Amino acid sequence: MQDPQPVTILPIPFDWGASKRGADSGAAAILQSGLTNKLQLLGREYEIRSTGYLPPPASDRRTLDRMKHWGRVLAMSEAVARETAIISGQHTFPLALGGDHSIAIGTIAGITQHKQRLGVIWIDAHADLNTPATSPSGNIHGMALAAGLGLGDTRFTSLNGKQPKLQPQRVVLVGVRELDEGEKQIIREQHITCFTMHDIDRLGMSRVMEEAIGIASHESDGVHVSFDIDSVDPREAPGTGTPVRGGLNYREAHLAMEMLYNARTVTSADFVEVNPLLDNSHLTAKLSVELIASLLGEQIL
Ligand code: B3U
Ligand code: MN
Ligand code: MN
Repeated sequence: MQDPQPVTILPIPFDWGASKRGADSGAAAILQSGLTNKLQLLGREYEIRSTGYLPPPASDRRTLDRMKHWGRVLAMSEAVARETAIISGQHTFPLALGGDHSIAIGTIAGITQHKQRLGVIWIDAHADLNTPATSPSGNIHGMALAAGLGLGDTRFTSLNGKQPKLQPQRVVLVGVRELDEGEKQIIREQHITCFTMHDIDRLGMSRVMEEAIGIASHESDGVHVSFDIDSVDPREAPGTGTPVRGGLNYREAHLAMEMLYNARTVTSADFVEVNPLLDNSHLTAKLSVELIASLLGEQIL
């Protein structure tokens, strides 16, 4: 394999998994904030690919209170899964740019076509472990990780065939500070490792990431990092649909990315929930570029 591995950027302009509009411009904002220039400076070859998914026709009325806009989310997920499966088969590094977090349903479905023992590090203020039965909002971005674990509606859990796609012992949550009751139950029942902000306060980010990397990569054939920008404190990352106070500070977020790079175990990533409509200064998109750079090897010295 070529070193450093080439990156395939997959912009996914989609926001029907969330209640607020605007995350569909997140990928464009990240690209406009200098991502490809950064990749060049890091000596990374890159390619930008399209999923081929087209904006949904206004006539798509497939929606339910418990699973809002499921028709659109499903059409997008199928396109994303198809394209990510192709990219991971070509041995380049898939970098999916959301979009809201529902895009991860497709990336995980695509990547696990090749990697059946994929570890996942889900960095997020939320756990995204709701199902249509437990979700208080009906928003599918809050169900994305559950779908990977085979929980929820079969149209989503069985994308690309098999389910479940992930094994709970290789799934780690980091940065969590807002959970619904049904999600707490799933975390307990499935024995999912969850490092909350409380754990980060007590143990420090360094120890948390060491453990997270160990758990996600144990007997795995790769590690997928799904980074929701709302994991970072809203003071640092204001441009996101569901900000929650008390998040990762700037250095904690970078340290996590730097440690992931140093461990050389990450094989794919999502960066999601950047909403430029909520951030005139583009601080959030710029931060995303910096964090992606740290994940791909930018170092202070
Ligand atoms: N857990 C809540 C809130 C939420 C999840 N993800 C985001 N917000 N961004 C839900 O709607 O499932
Ligand atoms: Mn999320
Ligand atoms: Mn979130």
